[in-house]
Amino acid sequence: MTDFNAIQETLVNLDEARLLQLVKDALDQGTPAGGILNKGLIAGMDIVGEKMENEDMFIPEVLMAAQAMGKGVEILKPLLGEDATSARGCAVIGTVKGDLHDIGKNLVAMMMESAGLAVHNLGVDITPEEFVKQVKEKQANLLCLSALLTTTMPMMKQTIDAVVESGLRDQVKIMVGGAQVTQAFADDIGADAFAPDAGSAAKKAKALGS
Ligand code: B1M
Repeated sequence: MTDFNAIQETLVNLDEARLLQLVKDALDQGTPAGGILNKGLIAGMDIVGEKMENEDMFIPEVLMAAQAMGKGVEILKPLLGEDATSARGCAVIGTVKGDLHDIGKNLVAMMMESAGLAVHNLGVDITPEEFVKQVKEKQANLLCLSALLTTTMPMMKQTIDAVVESGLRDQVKIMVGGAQVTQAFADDIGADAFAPDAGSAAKKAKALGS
């Protein structure tokens, strides 16, 4: 049986080599990739978050944990998604201006790709103007905004306002998400959808984007 605690602890202890080995071992034992992601890597990153909050871990260490987690996700990636069929819509995704968190956003992008959407991942710290430009250029029918900080969540509203001002709002559905984002917040700022995690984001994207 897979010891998810060991995966969490190894991530928190920043032992990347051992972490990647434990992820591979878990797969070899037949543990589903989704379980390794949620009960191992994401649960471990939550502990990192708590330690960061309590000042038991600092930014360079958190970055190392984030990098190790990213490598773990790369191993799981081919096994996480649903089968891609035909393109089921075109999505532009990015983390809003002022926010540099990208692990969750990348997971969402990956799951959406696996669900058959064409995904343009713009990266982090994206201005409202750039989102509008990319939606126009890519003729996207879905705009996905991620924010992890309470201080950058208002930038989601500013981005939606910019889409409205550009005249593109009728052509594009907007989904928002990120650790502090809630359905109530999404409703408040005029988003079409909110998803709490990458799996449900991909399902909602499929429904909205096709
Ligand atoms: Co940051 N950070 N961080 N950080 N960091 C948090 C978010 C924090 C909760 C930690 C804490 O204090 N407990 C806290 C925010 C508090 C708040 O605003 N209420 C925080 C802070 C304060 C900060 C800084 C301000 C710290 C400082 O400098 N003093 C700073 C800000 C930098 C900036 O962005 N301008 C900062 C910096 C960093 C690092 C650069 C060191 C690093 C990011 C590295 C990277 O992303 N490449 C980092 C990290 C790693 C974290 C924690 C520990 C982990 C985030 C993560 O990757 N989680 C985080 C604590 C935590 O969340 N537990 C924290 C794993 C990931 C899979 O989950 O991103 O939630 P998540 O994504 C989920 C869902 O939210 C959802 O699906 C994903 C997968 O299921 N989702 C969507 C995400 N986007 C979605 C979009 C959707 C739908 C669903 O639709 C479009």
